[in-house]
Amino acid sequence: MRKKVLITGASSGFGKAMAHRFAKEGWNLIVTGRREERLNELSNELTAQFDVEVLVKVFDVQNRKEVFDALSNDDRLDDVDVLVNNAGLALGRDYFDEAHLDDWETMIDTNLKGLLYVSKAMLPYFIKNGRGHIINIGSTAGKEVYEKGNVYCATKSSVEAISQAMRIDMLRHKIKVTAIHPGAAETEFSVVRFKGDETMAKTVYEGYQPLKAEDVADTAFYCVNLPAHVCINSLVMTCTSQANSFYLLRK
Ligand code: NDP
Ligand code: 8X3
Repeated sequence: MRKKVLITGASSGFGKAMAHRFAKEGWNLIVTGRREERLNELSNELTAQFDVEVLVKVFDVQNRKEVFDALSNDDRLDDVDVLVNNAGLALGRDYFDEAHLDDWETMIDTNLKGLLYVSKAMLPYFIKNGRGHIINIGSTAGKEVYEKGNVYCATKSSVEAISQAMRIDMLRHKIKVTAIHPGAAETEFSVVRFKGDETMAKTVYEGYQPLKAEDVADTAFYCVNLPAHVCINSLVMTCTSQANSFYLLRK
């Protein structure tokens, strides 16, 4: 039987690359995000290219009701094998005292509360099946806190903590939990962080070869294809020019 993955934040970056990677390997998909048009385009592209089924679900992970309305009691989700909690963002890069409360709230509501809502909505399916795998996308920003990273770093540090907590509490249900912590990767991430300032976003990736979205997709795919008795609990990945949040070699 074909395997099935639900990916949040599939309209761009890592999530979109994961959708391609899993589809290429014959997995059926549920792709989610807020931008319906992009998700429909992705769905059309994948179904035309690969022999797979793609279900689009549009919701904002910040909105608890939308999440549970979209994901609860849907028999098309009964056989989901893997959930990838990928939807997330940074907003602003400001000193703590100068940062905007609205940016903080959006990051907390998306990166942390959104991940909790989606996980909680999907767990009944996994628990009923007595198996499942949750991949949570954290960041090197959660490993070493950097200047002006404050709340973004805090949300990603929380992703690691929550992943560890899930791993422990899900042991009895035989559900795997893996946190993947990528370093700098060129996606729409920095354009979003700098609120549409593409010039500023480009400077983040100048002078070195950052990770590509496909690198993260390959890693997620590797983690979910390990034998049933093996689970990667936490994984940090960076491009070769980056050692951690602080050490990045630019030409
Ligand atoms: P992108 O901006 O390219 O993609 C982000 C995705 O998240 C989009 O598909 C977006 O969809 C979705 N998303 C954002 N907010 C919401 C929301 N409220 N509800 C539903 N979906 C939402 O960034 P990346 O692919 O780079 O980022 C993916 C994840 O990886 C994030 O969690 C990010 O923090 C993390 N990360 C990124 C790194 C990088 O350097 N790029 C490094 C380490 C971690 P839509 O707008 O359609 O809702
Ligand atoms: C994204 C990587 O270094 O911009 O999580 O925080 S970084």
